[in-house]
Amino acid sequence: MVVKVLAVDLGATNGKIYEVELREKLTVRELKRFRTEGIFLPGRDRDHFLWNLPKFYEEIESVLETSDTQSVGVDTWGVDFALFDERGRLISLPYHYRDIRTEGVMEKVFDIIPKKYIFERTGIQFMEINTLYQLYSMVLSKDPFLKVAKKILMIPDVFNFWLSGEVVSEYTIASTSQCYSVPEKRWAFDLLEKLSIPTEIFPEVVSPGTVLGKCRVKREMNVIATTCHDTASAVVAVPFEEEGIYISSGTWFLVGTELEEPLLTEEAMERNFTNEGGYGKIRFLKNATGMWLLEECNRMWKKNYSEIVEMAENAPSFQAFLDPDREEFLHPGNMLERIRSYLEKTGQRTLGGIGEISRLIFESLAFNSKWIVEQIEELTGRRYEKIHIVGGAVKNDLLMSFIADATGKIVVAGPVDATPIGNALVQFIAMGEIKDLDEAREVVRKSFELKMFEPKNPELWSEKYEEWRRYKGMRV
Ligand code: LFR
Repeated sequence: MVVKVLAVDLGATNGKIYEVELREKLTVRELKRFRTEGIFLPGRDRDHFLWNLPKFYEEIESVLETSDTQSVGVDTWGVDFALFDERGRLISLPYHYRDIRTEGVMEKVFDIIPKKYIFERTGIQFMEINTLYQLYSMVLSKDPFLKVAKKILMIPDVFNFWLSGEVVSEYTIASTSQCYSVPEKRWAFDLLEKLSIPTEIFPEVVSPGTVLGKCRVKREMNVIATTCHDTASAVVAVPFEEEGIYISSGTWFLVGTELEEPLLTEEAMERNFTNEGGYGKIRFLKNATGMWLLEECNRMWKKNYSEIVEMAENAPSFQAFLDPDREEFLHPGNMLERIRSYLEKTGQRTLGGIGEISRLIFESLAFNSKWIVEQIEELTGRRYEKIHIVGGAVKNDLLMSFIADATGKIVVAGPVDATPIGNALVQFIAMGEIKDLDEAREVVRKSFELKMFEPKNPELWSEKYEEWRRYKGMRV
């Protein structure tokens, strides 16, 4: 029998729905793509940046109606959530993690709970976008929505609820919240209590691969809680043959490795690494800005991705250096202007053209990747030969070769659709069609062509890296 599943993958820019079929090999067919980007809705004093969740549900529903797969699994970005009342009604459109409501909130939490304690309890990195700070911002502003809330569901849990009726949270997505203790495998209620965040709204947590029940839209289909965090799904599909580094590339670059146990040292905390829950493993990684900067610039340029890459290829190299993780780049806005002002503040030359700016972005992403890879090696005490890159950036040969050059390591690029592939693989394991993670990765190696990039000019890049380091974390 041929087994087919639907993998719904919602990202911060696009939502994509794929049919994934397993025979000897996997075949992936994209059925639908739609824009997801947040929307600004006017409020009394300011615009609020929100997710149009019902619209995404409508898109998913329309595909389910005409599909004949055995099951469906949903993965999305992390940290965001929706609140429900006692009748199971969505209380409001959920906030986008890039909304400004969490600015400065992390420090307020540290006034109450020491940073070290939060890290040891949760294993999670400090980012102001985390669920924990979003919830605390609601406590601080006495948000009435929090008062009427009876349940909190992370974004993929919302779709699992709408599709199956089950009110649960899946482990990998719960781990991104920083409300969950990865080392103890349960919600960190003591942290939440100290911050006056209601604990009774947190649902039961289930493991990835849990069959939730029949799909309400299509009774023949099962709803499976897959690895519901997109990055966790992507990591499942990394075709590792041995321990290695991965970069899951998209709006973010998630640069990490897999560990058996969380690494909770003070050094890991100081360097802001995270221990997110993975499929049977810990995803030890760092969030770095990925294609976000380019995506924001391209809202003005309105060019094709391939055109941009070509222009970058023809632009001169190392004209300036940029730290993609600066706070001023986090929220949506006029990114071209912000980059211009950053270059000015840091005493660098102004770059104007599309090619120049995108080359600056690509080079900086490569330097930043090296910076993180070096730290992973220091923190784990291991050396890695290869870097596996999966996700959208795999289509960008120029960037792949930059990363090989910057890191001096072999880059193995592919598969591009790692997230839906991983999402589907976990469903196949849940159905007993694939034995385990190792076999799943073997299927990936058999099914998709991987591209190798060897470092061509590591000496020059390592010289330039020293220059880039001066700008990393620069206070201006
Ligand atoms: C990637 C991702 C990251 C998460 C960020 C915000 O799409 O899921 O892993 O930290 O989005 O949720």
